[in-house]
Amino acid sequence: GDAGLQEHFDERIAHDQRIEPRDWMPEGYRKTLVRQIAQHAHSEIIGMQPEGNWLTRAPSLRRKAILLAKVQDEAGHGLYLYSAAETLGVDRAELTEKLITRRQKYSSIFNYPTLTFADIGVIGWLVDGAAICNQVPLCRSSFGPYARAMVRICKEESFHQRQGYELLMTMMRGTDEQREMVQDATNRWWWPSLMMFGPPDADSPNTQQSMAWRIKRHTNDELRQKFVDMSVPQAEALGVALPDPALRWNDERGHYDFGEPDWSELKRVIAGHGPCNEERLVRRRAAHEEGQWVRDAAAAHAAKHAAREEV
Ligand code: FAQ
Repeated sequence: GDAGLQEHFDERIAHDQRIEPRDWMPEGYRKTLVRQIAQHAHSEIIGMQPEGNWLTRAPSLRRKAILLAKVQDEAGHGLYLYSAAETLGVDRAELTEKLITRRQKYSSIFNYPTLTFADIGVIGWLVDGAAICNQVPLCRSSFGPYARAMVRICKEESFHQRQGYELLMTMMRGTDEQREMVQDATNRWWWPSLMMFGPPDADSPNTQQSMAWRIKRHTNDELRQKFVDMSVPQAEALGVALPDPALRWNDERGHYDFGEPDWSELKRVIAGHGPCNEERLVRRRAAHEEGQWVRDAAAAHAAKHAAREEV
């Protein structure tokens, strides 16, 4: 019965064994995974927009080719993640429908505008840096398909981060105006990057259960601290200041102390009232509608093939 199945499931989790799609799992575990993986997939797809905004205005052919490759990687990440979600019995079309009707979320970070080409570098450095911090532990997530998707995604994210950092290094070797652009972009993206890790642990309704199920391996605050510790020396090497007067090394803790992000801003952005929420969803909805003929053609082709095989 269910009690025996639950016991078997708990034992697998306790022994750090992977749960696979055909294994029995508690309904709450399945729901949490669908929620997190779908949000993650939506983030990758919506995340193509802020950077895609600069594809036609990249300053050189080389920068354009790099940016195009990065944005295409993000589409790929979205697709692996939708596939991982589908192993849990949901359908990609249904998840997309929920995204464009605001019934599912995507990361707050993609609701901020990209104002200059320095933003492209800073997104690679800080946003992909935060994504790596958050996602490397997810390679050990208890659900097999999610963990395996994360391995490849993390490798590609590492390349993305390096390209952003290299772009910023180049700008920092340039003119005063370029250095100012990098500093301005850093000022605008630093706090939203810290918010990517989610609300503080005391205010995070899902963390405790997700940790017990080993879907999450660290709490939001643990990962945020790790990101700050990692970013400070990178900012120093680059020669930019991080916009936080409270940032200083704490010898006792062996970590950097840092200021409190504006949690009311995170709540506002998650609730749909960030600077670009409306624009992102309108664009996503339009792309979905404009792609209808492709889906129809693919379905007609598949139906024709299936009919031919029956004969
Ligand atoms: N934005 O109880 P918790 C990328 C929601 S990286 C929006 O702490 P949980 C790469 C949360 O869903 C970005 N919503 O939740 C890239 C929950 O709402 P719900 C994507 C947020 O799940 C780079 C509620 O608040 N990465 O795409 C945010 O335990 C460059 C309470 O929060 C991932 O999705 C937020 N920042 O922890 C692409 C990583 N924070 O669902 C393109 C996987 C929280 O109950 C360009 N996800 N919420 O209605 C995770 O690790 C977790 O889901 C967290 C949140 C840590 C995000």
